[in-house]
Amino acid sequence: MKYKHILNLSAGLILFCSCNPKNQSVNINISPDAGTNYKQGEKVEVKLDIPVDYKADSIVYLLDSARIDTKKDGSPLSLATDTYTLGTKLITAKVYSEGKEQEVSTNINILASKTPELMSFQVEKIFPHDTSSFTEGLEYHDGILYESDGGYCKDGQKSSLRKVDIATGKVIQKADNDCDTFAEGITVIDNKVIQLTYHERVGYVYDKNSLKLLSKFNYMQGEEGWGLCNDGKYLYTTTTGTNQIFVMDKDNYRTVREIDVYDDKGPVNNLNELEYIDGMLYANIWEMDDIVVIDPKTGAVVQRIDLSTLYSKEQRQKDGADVLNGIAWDAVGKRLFVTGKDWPKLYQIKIVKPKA
Ligand SMILES: [Ca+2]
Repeated sequence: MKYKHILNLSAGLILFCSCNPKNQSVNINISPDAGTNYKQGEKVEVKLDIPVDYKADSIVYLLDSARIDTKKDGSPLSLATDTYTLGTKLITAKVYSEGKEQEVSTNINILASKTPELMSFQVEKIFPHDTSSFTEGLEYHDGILYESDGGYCKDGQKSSLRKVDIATGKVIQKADNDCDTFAEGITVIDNKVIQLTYHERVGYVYDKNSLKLLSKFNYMQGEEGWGLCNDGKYLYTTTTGTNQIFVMDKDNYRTVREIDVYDDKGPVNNLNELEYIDGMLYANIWEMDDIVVIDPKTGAVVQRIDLSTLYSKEQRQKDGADVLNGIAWDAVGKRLFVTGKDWPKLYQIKIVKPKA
């Protein structure tokens, strides 16, 4: 019986080899097509189109680099995407036959499951803001507004980290950056203020009370330093007009993970100044009057706030440079502040549903 089985197997091999000589791969197609969009929660059916005369011994499926399933044949593989983070996922099938491996792959985009809720705002209070401050970072702690002002000396400006009296808009304390440094996002954590720079790839660490420079560090997240905030444990940073948010260790500034930000239509790019509020990330969209609210667990934009009537474009002076850029949250008083680059006002606003 055993002998017969071996004979049958040999016959099968001979038959197989006559169609597909060893070391020659066959044409295997995988679907869905590369770049197909799915909303988070939708089922994805992965299918292999294998020539009828090709006998696969096993097929191993990987999602990015993690093995997710093994099959004995090319029957469809169903993926539940409920728990997937958003963004591009690589699907690979490793097809094994007679000890040989052949690999085919495709990629899909997981988008947010819902359209972001469109929100409006109400102005609760208006404060003066220094029109010479090209706001690149903004936070509020213990009654003080912390602001990062970006600019190069060669352009007649100078970067600085400021403590500002919110009532008057006056600078209480200031630490100037080097002339050839363009200051970007800031965040206050562990009695320190951390400040990023635009192209210089250097982060500054200041003592929160004295604004004395404690140390500098190099960071590699993205091409340019843009926004920065923290949740008490991790730092979050944006870069160079992308939809990426890097989550960084607060002590060694290494990347812990990346968040790819999407709504239900596609990637949401140009994420700029950041603020962490009640478990969500708030981000200015560069050159737009919108703030998006992002779920950091998935990267989904859950709300979009239209601030276009706050400080209208007709009132602005600087040909598009003076954009909305600055979100600060008073966690104790539950007050939300927004401003922009060189804006004359800082606004305390409340996010509300738009009037019907
Ligand atoms: Ca901020």
